[in-house]
Amino acid sequence: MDKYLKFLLLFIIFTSAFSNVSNAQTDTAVIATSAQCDMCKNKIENALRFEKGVKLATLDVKSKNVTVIYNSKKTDADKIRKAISMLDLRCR
Ligand SMILES: [Cu+2]
Repeated sequence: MDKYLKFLLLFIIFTSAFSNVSNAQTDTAVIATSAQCDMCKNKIENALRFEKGVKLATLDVKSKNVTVIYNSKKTDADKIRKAISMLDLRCR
């Protein structure tokens, strides 16, 4: 699991570094959430997968932060934050 997270983080860093050179529209936002478990993580990541302009969303349950790579011409951090706040994150 740790290896997977490290790989994912590296992937995000390389992807955003590369796309910042080749495509100035790509931006990265780290947004704090109230996620408490893997269910919340899946819910947020899946919802963001269908959010307009979002390219990649990865939530770290430990820090509760979701790292979102998005097209800044199609959306912005406030819209993404709002989309997350609309989700029902009650854990059962
Ligand atoms: Cu949860």
